[in-house]
Amino acid sequence: MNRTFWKEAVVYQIYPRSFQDSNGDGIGDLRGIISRLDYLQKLGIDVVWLSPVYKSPNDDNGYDISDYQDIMDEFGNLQDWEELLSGLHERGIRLMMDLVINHSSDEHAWFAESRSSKENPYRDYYIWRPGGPDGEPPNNWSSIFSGPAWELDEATGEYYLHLFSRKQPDLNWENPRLREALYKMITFWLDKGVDGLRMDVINLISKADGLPTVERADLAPGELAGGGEYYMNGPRVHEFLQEMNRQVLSKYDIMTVGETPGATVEDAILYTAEDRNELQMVFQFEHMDVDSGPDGKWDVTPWSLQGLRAILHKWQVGLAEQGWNSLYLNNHDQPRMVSRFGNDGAYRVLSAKMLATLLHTLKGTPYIYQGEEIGMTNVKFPVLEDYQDIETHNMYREKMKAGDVEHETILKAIHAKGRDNARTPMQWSTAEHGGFTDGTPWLKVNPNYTSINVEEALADPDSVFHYYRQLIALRKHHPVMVYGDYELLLPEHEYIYAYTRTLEDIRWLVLLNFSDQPQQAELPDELKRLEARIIGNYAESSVLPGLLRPYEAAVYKLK
Ligand code: TEU
Ligand code: CA
Repeated sequence: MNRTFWKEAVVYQIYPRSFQDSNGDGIGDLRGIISRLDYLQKLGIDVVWLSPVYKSPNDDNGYDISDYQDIMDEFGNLQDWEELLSGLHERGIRLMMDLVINHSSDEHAWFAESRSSKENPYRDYYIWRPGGPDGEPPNNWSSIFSGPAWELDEATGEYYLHLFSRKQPDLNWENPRLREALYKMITFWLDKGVDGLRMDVINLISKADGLPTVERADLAPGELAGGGEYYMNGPRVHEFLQEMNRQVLSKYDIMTVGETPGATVEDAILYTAEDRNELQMVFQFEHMDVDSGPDGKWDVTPWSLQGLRAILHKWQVGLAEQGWNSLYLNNHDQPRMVSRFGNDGAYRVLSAKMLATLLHTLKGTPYIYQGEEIGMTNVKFPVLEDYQDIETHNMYREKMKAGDVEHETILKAIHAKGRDNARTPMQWSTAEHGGFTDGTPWLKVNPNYTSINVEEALADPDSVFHYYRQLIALRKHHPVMVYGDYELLLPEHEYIYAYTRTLEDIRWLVLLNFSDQPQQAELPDELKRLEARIIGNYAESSVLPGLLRPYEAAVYKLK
């Protein structure tokens, strides 16, 4: 079995704006992260995925880059970054940087050149098109951040494409000079010792020829339509990734993960099968829409374990022989998993540990999002002004303009699915603002920091934090957690997710109760011969095999 660090690793995602402020401006920064490296080492994680820290006007909190080779002023400077890198390496922790190369900021020097004239040599670094006969946009695609995906630029009277905000113009990957410039930038960071790359919406970089208009009988004239079928997993995406791998990635011993909204298992095999020489793994999104209705993420609908398990099972089986899964329920774009898939009330600690057991015992690389390891929850700010996220505000404006939905209904959807749920500052202690800053935080701290914080977690041997530490430590000593074959049990059970992991003669049984009621798992005799409990979120093993207490997680070694 060829062992690989990126399969054995546990990754910890830091959203720098909300992790730790060191200079009292209310914004997290690199020196703040440096001050918390011992905490990360104590947790035992192997890789830090650092969300973007490059120069940015922060229209989308750093996912709009204006200089790929310098550090955002609010976060510090390149010297701070070098100190962070060596601080991580001294502790045996690798650094994965976040590459945002589907689009740049409109304040990037390239875009300033590109928009200045149609003859400018940088014109084709971006995607420009003339408007239609009546001056309408080149097609009916909508931005993922609401509104049209095209912005008219007065200077040259043409439109530029932006799948995200109007301050995030899409880069033109059809242009080999642009690709070369990006590969040069990636080499700059890899030559500095970066150990991994997370590639933002990397499966959107190849758009269909002609940027076709979405034709649908039900569309009214001028009505916007997504357009994802013309830019997700597009015609040249694999060619581009294989070129990037050949020219850059293959020259370094690094970990790569692509963020691929809309990718299927079949797509993921093409992105991650080892003989494809593209990426090592991808973030798929299917399970992140298990509570989205027909109108998308803000159309919040109840989810079921059957629905969640069916997706996770499909990906476990689909990538069993080729490719590799990334395992996550949280990141800076998603609500907090204990509120969304667990129970952030009476069963917060138990359900946070149960969900952690799921993520660390399925087959794939587990990703921990900052605060997940202490069971941080969603927040419910009372007024829209408390929210900061551009996605939230654009959606709110668009829905209020449409006039067919009430303010309270939208606010409820924001409470459930808004990205700021994940971006409230890290809760370190009971000090004001949770110890995140001694200034005014850029986004309010969740008021429950007084009871949910790192200080109390470190002091409580039964905390979510110490349970994560145990899970991460187990992974280092039990190859079955990394390489063991996955096999589903109880496929129809309404509340229990059960499976085994088998490696040679080692067989583990995982039982997870997703409900606040006791549940009985009817197991075949061969699975009742329990040798030992490896880990569990109740102090004592269950007295009756198969009887699971509320939100119980238990992992057994079988005889
Ligand atoms: O996210 C891609 C993406 O699709 C997100 O818009 C996400 O699906 C959505 O916000 C869920 O509500 C990446 C980054 O992770 C995100 O932070 C950026 O806003 C986006 O790309 C643009 O760079
Ligand atoms: Ca700061």
